[in-house]
Amino acid sequence: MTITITAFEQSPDGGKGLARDTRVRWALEEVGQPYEVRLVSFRAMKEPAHLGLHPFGQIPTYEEGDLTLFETGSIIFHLAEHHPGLLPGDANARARAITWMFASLNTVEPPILELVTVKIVEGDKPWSKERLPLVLDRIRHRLNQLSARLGDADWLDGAFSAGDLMMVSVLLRLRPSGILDEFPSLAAYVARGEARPAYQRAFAAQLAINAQPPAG
Ligand code: GTB
Repeated sequence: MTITITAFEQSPDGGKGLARDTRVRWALEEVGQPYEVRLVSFRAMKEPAHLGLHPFGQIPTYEEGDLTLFETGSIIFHLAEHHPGLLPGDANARARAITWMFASLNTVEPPILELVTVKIVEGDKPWSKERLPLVLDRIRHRLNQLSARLGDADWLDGAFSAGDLMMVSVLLRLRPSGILDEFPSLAAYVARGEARPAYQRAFAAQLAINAQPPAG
């Protein structure tokens, strides 16, 4: 059955792979599932056809036969449940990998998203300069905890899993800020994720659509 995902017609990041279709592409590549991509404009995302797929008018969405999903956590969990490669067979190890998926989305990603909010969405507010250090502190606190848990392991819990795919994807959003470099073990962890052939294929596929044309 054909899998179709949606992605930005032109990602605002110009091909850095930070939009959330990249993590879904990565999961699809890890489990070896071919997929098609329907590109949507910001305007089309808020129109009834897309809202029928995604109630919040966002990308990515996932269509497979009569199944439609939104939310990257749900999409990647679905892929991991139905194809080998992203979740361990042992029941307890599987539950721990799923825990890391939730931890990425519920505990690590929120303060990282606050950085985007304070710098971009609220960047023109008089209080945003005062708020920035608080947001940075919260991120550093989480990264300290995460790097303590990772220690010198390659992945969060044994073999690479959907938990690592999600955590690396979440951490990548920090790359433009430089904060990741303050945590060498996490920077190396992210680099290990990026070095995976499946990530490379996913990154190249989004870059082919989003690369900025050369200036001039
Ligand atoms: N919780 C949802 C999920 O995980 O699927 C969040 C989905 C989401 O935030 N989608 C964003 C979107 O559709 C794109 S990824 N935004 C349009 C809108 O809400 O109107 C977020 C994103 C956007 C841009 C960059 N960038 O330019 O670097 C990075 C990430």
